[in-house]
Amino acid sequence: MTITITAFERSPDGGKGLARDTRVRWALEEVGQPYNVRLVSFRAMKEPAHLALHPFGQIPTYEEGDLVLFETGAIVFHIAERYAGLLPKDAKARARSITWMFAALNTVEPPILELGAAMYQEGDKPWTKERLPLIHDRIRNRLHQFSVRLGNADWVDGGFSAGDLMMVSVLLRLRASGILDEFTNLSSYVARGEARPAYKRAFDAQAAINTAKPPAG
Ligand code: GTB
Repeated sequence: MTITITAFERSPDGGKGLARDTRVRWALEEVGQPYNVRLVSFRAMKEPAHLALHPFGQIPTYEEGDLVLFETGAIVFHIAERYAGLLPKDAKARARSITWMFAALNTVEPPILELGAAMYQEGDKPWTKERLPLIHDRIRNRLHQFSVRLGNADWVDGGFSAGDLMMVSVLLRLRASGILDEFTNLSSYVARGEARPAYKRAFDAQAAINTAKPPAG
């Protein structure tokens, strides 16, 4: 069945792969499923046709036959359940991998999102200077905790799984801040994720769109 996802017509990150369609592309590449991409502008995202797919007017979305999904975590979870390659067969190991997906999204990512909001949406507010160190500390605390758990392991629970895909995707948003590099095992973990052929294919596919020169005129 044909899979179609949506992505930014032009990502504000200029092709760094930080928009969330990269996570879905990566999952699809890991399980070897071909997919189409429908590019949407910021304006089109808020129009009825896209709102019918995504009630909050965002990307990514996922269409497969008459199934329509939104929310990156739910999409990656669906891909991992439907196609082999991202979740272990053993029921307990599978449950742990899913736990790590949730941990990435619900425990590690929130302070990282706060940092983005403080820097880009509230950067001109008088409180930002005082707020930033507090957010940095919250991020460092989560990274320290995860760093201790990961230790010297390559992946968080045995072989690479959807839990690592999500955790690496969340952590790599931090690279520009320099905080990730304070935790050498975590920066190596992220680098291991980025070195996977499936990640590279996903990254290159989004970069091809986001770094292409706009048509003249
Ligand atoms: N919880 C949802 C999910 O996980 O799918 C969040 C989806 C979401 O935030 N989508 C963003 C979006 O559509 C794109 S990914 N924004 C448009 C809007 O809300 O109007 C977030 C994102 C955007 C840009 C960068 N960047 O430029 O670096 C990074 C991440």
